Amino acid sequence: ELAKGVNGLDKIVLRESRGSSAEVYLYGAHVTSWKNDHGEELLFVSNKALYKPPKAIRGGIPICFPQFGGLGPLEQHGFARNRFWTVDTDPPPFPTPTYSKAYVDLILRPSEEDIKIWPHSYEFRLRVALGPGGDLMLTSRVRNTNTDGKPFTFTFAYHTYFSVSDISEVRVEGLETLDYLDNLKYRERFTEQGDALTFESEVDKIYLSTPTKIAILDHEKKRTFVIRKDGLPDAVVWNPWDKKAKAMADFGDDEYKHMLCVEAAAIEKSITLKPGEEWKGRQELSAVPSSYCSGQ
Ligand code: TA6
Repeated sequence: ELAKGVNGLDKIVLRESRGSSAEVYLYGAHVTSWKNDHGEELLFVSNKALYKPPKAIRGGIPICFPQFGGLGPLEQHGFARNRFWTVDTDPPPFPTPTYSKAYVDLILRPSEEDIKIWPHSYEFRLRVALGPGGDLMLTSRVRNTNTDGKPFTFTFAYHTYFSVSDISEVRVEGLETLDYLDNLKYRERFTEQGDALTFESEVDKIYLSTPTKIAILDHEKKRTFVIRKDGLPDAVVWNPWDKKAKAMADFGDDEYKHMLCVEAAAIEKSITLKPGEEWKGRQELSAVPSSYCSGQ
């Protein structure tokens, strides 16, 4: 249902019959909460998040569109996360069944201002849905509605902040041996070593051509987050660590210990749509109990 969130910003609360829930702000179509049926919060949102346009909310699942990162003419991560979206009460039929009544469709079309900075017409529809088992599904559909015959090209990411007990006891499985671009080294290309990722310093890597499924294991909570994605070949792994954490006004100095961004993305190969064409990018998040012993 529609509710008032922080600073009076409108948000939609989704509840699933077994007790799981999610919240998405119309500002940025920004998911800021995903709770399991025990009411545990699974996403990280900074205690210092501003909830004050035009700044993006720090945490949850920022939508990076039409530009991931800072390499390009637009502001960092584009502008979709800095805009007010609206509820789409009559969306076109959904390509894949959602198996859920707990969902909302949001839509973003460019304003006159937006067209000045990115001269294209589009319809960006985001469906946020809670599945029967408490899974959180985000499906983005971007359609080129240019009437001048012009195609457009974009990059995209679901910039998901997962809540973890202790970053030094987290492992990520599924990205071993893959090539990545290291954002800390001018996006130079490297190859990942052969076993699960662990974390002891700042990391900012764009893994390329990644598998559909990526797992994030939280040792203390004996819990594994699973990302299943479609249409999103890349995955960004980011933790600012202590120095960068201190440099962010909307991020607590110690909060880096309790979060990890693993972002389903389309970056290396940008997406080009001709007028009338539509792109779909989906991620499904689940949180399952895991018996994971560190060091193995
Ligand atoms: O996804 C990683 C990244 O591109 C990092 O380089 C860092 O800038 C992070 O996004 C956060 O960006 P933001 O604009 O939300 O502060």
